[in-house]
Amino acid sequence: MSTTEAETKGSDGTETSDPVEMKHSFCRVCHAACPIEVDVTNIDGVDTVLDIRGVREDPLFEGYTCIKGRQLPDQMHHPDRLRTAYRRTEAGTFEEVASSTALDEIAAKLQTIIDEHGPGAVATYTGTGGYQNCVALEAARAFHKGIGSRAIYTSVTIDQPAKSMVPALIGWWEAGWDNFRDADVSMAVGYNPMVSSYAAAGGLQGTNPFVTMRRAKERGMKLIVIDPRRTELASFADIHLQVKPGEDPALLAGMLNVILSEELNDVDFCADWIEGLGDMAKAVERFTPEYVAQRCEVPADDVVAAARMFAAGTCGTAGTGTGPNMAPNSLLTEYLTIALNAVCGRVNREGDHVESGTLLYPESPKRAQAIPPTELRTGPAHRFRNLRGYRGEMLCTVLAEEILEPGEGQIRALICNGGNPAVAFPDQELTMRALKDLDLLVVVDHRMTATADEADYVIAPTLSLERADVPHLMDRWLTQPYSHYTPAVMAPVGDVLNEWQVFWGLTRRLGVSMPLAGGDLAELDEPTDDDVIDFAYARARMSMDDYRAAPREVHPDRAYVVEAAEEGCAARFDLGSEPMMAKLDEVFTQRTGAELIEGYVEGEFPFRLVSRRMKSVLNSLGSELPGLAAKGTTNPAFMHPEDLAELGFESGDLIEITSTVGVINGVCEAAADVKRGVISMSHSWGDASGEDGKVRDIGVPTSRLTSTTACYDEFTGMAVLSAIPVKVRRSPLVTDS
Ligand SMILES: Nc1nc2c(c(=O)[nH]1)N[C@H]1C(S)=C(S)[C@@H](COP(=O)(O)OP(=O)(O)OC[C@H]3O[C@@H](n4cnc5c(=O)[nH]c(N)nc54)[C@H](O)[C@@H]3O)O[C@H]1N2
Ligand SMILES: Nc1nc2c(c(=O)[nH]1)N[C@H]1C(S)=C(S)[C@@H](COP(=O)(O)OP(=O)(O)OC[C@H]3O[C@@H](n4cnc5c(=O)[nH]c(N)nc54)[C@H](O)[C@@H]3O)O[C@H]1N2
Ligand code: SF4
Ligand SMILES: [Mo]
Repeated sequence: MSTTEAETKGSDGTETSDPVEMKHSFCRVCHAACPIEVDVTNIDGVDTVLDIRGVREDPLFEGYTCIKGRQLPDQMHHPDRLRTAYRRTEAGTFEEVASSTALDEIAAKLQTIIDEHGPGAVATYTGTGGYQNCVALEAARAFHKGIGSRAIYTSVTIDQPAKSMVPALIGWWEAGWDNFRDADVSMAVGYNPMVSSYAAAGGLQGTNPFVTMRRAKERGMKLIVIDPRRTELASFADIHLQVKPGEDPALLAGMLNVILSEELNDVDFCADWIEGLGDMAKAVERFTPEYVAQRCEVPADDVVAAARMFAAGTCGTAGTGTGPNMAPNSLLTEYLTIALNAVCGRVNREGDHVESGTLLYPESPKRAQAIPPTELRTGPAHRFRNLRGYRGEMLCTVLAEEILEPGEGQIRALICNGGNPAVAFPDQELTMRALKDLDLLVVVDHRMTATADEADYVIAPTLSLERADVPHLMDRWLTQPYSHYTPAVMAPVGDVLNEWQVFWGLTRRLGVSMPLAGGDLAELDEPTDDDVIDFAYARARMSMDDYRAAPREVHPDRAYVVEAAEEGCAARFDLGSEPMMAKLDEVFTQRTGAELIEGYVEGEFPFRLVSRRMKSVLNSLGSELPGLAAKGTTNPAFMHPEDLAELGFESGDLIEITSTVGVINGVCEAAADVKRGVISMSHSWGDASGEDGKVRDIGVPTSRLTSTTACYDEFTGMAVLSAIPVKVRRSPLVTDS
């Protein structure tokens, strides 16, 4: 921490007599946790952030920040930021209420619901905002244990749930996949870390992504990108396969076919660690380069070249992102991607150093051996579509039905913790009916969102710079074991609560426990953020004391060194999983993945609408900040200029987009990087009115084009949120602006 007496002027020109202190922290607008220097001063007794900057000397991030992070001063001090709790009145308006009173009343209502319907009627949903606080989800889970409810929902089950499910089908590698830092080849299937900072296992992660990619290319790494858009990542690609959305399974099966038929796989590794290779080879035989070319709209030669390029590498993985995980057949896509890595032996071997240190997670064995597939369908049952929860979570795609359907198991209360289901969940109309049907909806958010509008209580949270934290998501993805604890760097103003305080406050009032790894938080009378971090991360492989003492430090000595396999280890990857082989058969008989969608009629829906991230927003967050709104106030429907010309549209025209289940109006924009026949549009914009009169000012939620039941994965329950078959015409709508 340093104090610059001379610096008495903030970036906005504010005169202040107090010194400006530079404090270290990290950004928590998204999961990437970029280290920042924060200039804070005190104006009239209020801690005020004047400016933030990246930390140049940081060993991993090297000064990187993005436009969203640089708006932190505005976010912290935004005039519309909620600073107290609100309660819905009989008249339907909101009135201010002390957070302690709100918690008293919420606890009383929860008790009534539990008495009447049982604890399973109380659900929580932790969204992207909750994930930015290292203790928010832990606190929610502990609350569930305390009251005895399994109704835990998080955005994971509408993000890339296939990733959680696929090890059960194909198995896993205990020592993890190849490191990106050593990769001589990398294949990205539908992700774009230059914009999203997202990391697929073994792929480029969003830490300083442009520089990291440039260096990887300099050391000779080959990059294959499979994406219907020529993304910022694809601009670095040696081969870019501009796949038809939703056809990734055919493409990946075709690549496996080339690799296995030309015997380019790692034969020794396959002999030692893979079962079912013959089944897989047989199942993919039909996916010839010509078949794939025709179906996926990519050149046959490129398919062969990409397969050979991937197999020719010695180190480096294939990984998927949200695009293909939201398209039809998402679990199969994930299965085939892992299969590609497995047949090429892209795993950490004995003696290798694992790049991520997972310092915040418990010590776990890292032997050079497979973990076998496990039984499917072991989680608690949903009441619908034979779906089940998994890995300790229930499915967001079933939550609305669980709220609306009377009977045992019906959900009556929902605590929404940094999420915005009203615009993010599939089938907006169904979601809204469910939110309105609840006996109790509590929303913890610093903004009045479309979801908060429906709440009985809104609780105002502390924001990032006001709380102590550790980067619990990046900890798994960084290319070095790296620690970065931050204390709160400013005091909050108003009656605001850290997410853990909401759950702690409720468990204390309900007289139940709140068990975290380090003990029962409900037994502490006045816990601090740091107490809660200590409790939540009590089993971390680096003690929290050591972790706190080493901000922004790399710990090469803490790297896991892969050990030899257990003698006689019989575990194998399963490349012949029955349900996946059956899915491959099914895919082969389809003309397009869209056939899986109820109501799809060949020829009627010539376009595919795909999801994308935009640099200036994080899902529904961002456009309320002037610096980000300046980048655009709508989520444009990006289309290839020739498609626009053929349809007689010009950039800025309003178009009507119709899927099998819904209609939205969007503002079209020419973008030569989008494949022909594709509309690329980001999600979670607009409101829940179901009307688009304000589309130019607030955007439109693409969730109105989606359904939880028209096409869903039978294991993960995932709905189709990308590669949505649609048709377009000029919009008949007259907008407000
Ligand atoms: N069609 C389509 N649908 C999609 C997707 C898609 O690509 N296409 N993507 C899906 C994915 S991957 C996701 S993750 C979901 C997103 O679903 P959600 O996570 O439910 O949506 P967000 O808009 O990110 O909501 C986060 C909320 O947290 C609040 N917030 C921010 N910081 C804090 C904080 O510190 N504390 C608290 N309490 N709140 C905070 C924000 O104001 C915001 O309202 O949407 C999914 N839906
Ligand atoms: N700036 C910014 N960063 C974000 C977010 C944000 O909203 N804004 N959201 C955060 C969240 S919640 C998440 S989960 C991550 C997601 O991180 P990513 O998965 O990297 O998300 P996207 O950038 O949308 O990349 C998805 C890509 O998939 C492509 N795609 C779409 N459909 C298909 C398909 O059928 N097949 C193939 N092969 N590709 C397809 C799209 O063109 C797009 O380029 O990003 C996080 N980071
Ligand atoms: S990528 Fe941007 S929003 Fe995400 S942590 Fe870094 S600066 Fe913040
Ligand atoms: Mo996400």
